[in-house]
Parts: sequence; structure tokens; C-alpha cells
Amino acid sequence: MRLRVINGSAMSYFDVRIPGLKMTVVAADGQPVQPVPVDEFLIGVAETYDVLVSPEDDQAYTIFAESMDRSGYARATLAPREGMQAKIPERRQIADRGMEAMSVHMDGMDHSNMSASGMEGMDHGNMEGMDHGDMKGMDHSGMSDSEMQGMESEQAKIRENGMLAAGEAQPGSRFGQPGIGIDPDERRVLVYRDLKSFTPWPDRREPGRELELHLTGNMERYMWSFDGKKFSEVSGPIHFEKNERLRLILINDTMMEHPVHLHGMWMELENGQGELIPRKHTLNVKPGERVSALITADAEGSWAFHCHLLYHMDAGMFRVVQVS
Ligand SMILES: [Cu+2]
Repeated sequence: MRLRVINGSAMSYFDVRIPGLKMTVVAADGQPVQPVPVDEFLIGVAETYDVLVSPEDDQAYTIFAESMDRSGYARATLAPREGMQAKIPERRQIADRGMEAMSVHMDGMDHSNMSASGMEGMDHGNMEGMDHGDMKGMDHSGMSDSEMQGMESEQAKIRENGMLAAGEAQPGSRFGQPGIGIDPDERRVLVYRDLKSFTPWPDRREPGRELELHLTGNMERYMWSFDGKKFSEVSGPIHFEKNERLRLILINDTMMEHPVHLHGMWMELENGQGELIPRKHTLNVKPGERVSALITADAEGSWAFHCHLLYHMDAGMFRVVQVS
């Protein structure tokens, strides 16, 4: 049986599983992918996954979608007869976002060798205690005035962006990592690297140019934007030349995930699968992550391009793409 799971919530990511049943992912955003057996997948707002399930026992199963912040859940029932119900699985703990936030600053380091216990052994308290204001108490006597100024403007930038100043670190893509708070040792979780198309998509041209956009925000003032500019502050659309091939690079400077959605054209996610990279209309970009996609601008017109979390889009993380 094929189930199509669509996150139409506009508000939250969900972790989806069916306790007692394996799922085999066969399509992403409506586009066929080579089968990936999983126990669970994270679904961003507007993403779609098709999964195959083969329930064989005469019992009900709960299709369980737990919101990423663990504030709630949605459930459905898969059963041979009406009126049957399965248990709702035990709710999981809210994820500790502290480590993820740190990885924004520690990007480029290989975390894969760190054991979970090793991470617990690290003192988070000290990191949180690293209030930039405290740096004033440091002895700067060895620094020149310009060095001091540089440092202060760097701190200001970090404050303004909520975290990562542009150019501070080279953020990388983390297609092999599941969502925050998900332990891949416990169950097989879908990651973007798993997604592989069946045949290469038709446009094999190398991109003629690269377009880089930062996902930016200020959590204290609740502002969200691309490249530090809210939609109300930009002067015009992003222009794509009709039929050009380009590479879109999204760099997430914030501590939140953003499901970035392009209307009208596919984004071929450069997830390391060579000619078989998958195509999607919505890309989840993790905190501190860099994601790139190839686009063929084959659809003339004006298209919305935005974060699909409604409250981020409304706050300004929205642009118009003009193909002409
Ligand atoms: Cu967003």
C-alpha cells in the first residue's frame, strides 16, 4: 500500500513513523526516488514523501507524526477494519537544541567520531556562559585599537544575526544527518543523502552561474529574511534568465531549520548522488547548513520563493523570482 504524507501544517516540522511497520520511501515531493527502507522520516513544511507499507497482521497501526518541538502530534490509523485503533506511542523528549546551535560555530569539525556520551561530557554551561558582554572583562591590553574595533564589530554582527556573522565559518551541508533530537542508532531515519533519482534529469548542462542567498534572522526581534533584507526592503525580484542553468546556494545563518520552497521550477538537490541527484520543490536547510541545488529556469513568469514556515514568510523570508 502506498501512503502519501504531505506536511500541510505551515507551522511545524514533523517526525513521522508507524510503530511496528517498516516504511519504504519511493518518492520525494512527488518525484520518484530509488526505494529507501526507513523507520522514520522528518518532513518539513510543504515537503511530500510517498512510502510503501505492507501491513500483514490483523491489527491496527498508528501513523504517528510528532511535531519537532514536541509540543503536539497528529495521528492517523491504518487498520483492516473500521473502529480499530492502535496505541499512541510514548511521546519523546523535546530535543536539546544546544548542541545543534553549537555546531553552527563548530562547523567544519567532524562530529561523527564524537560519542553521545562524549558530547554529554562537554560542558554546555560554559558555552552558554560565553556571553559576549563578558569579553569586555578580558584583558585586551595586547590588542591594537583597530583589532579591538574589529572584534567589537564582529560581536555586533553576531548579535545582529542572532549567531553567525557572514564569513565567520564555512558552513557545510549535513545531508547525512537526521533531524535534531533523532538518534539514528535507535532507528533508521531518512536523510537527504539517501534520496536518489532513477534516471538523470534531462538537463545535463553545467550551471552557468552561482547565486548565493543567506537565510537570516534575528530571533530576539523576530525578524526573518534572505540576505538580511525583509521582502518589504528589497528593490525587486531575483532574476533568472529564461532557460538558463544555475546553481542556487542557500546558507542558513540562523539557529532554526527553514523549509525553502521554490514555485514553478525544480531544484535538483546536490546531495552527493552524482547524476542521480533528486529533484525537490522544498529544501530543508538545517541550522548553520549550506545546501546547493541546480535549477533549469524553464518556466517563464514570476514565482514565489520563500521559507514555508508561515510565520517566517510573513516576517519577510520571501522573494519573487522573475524568469524572463
Ligand atoms: Cu523559515
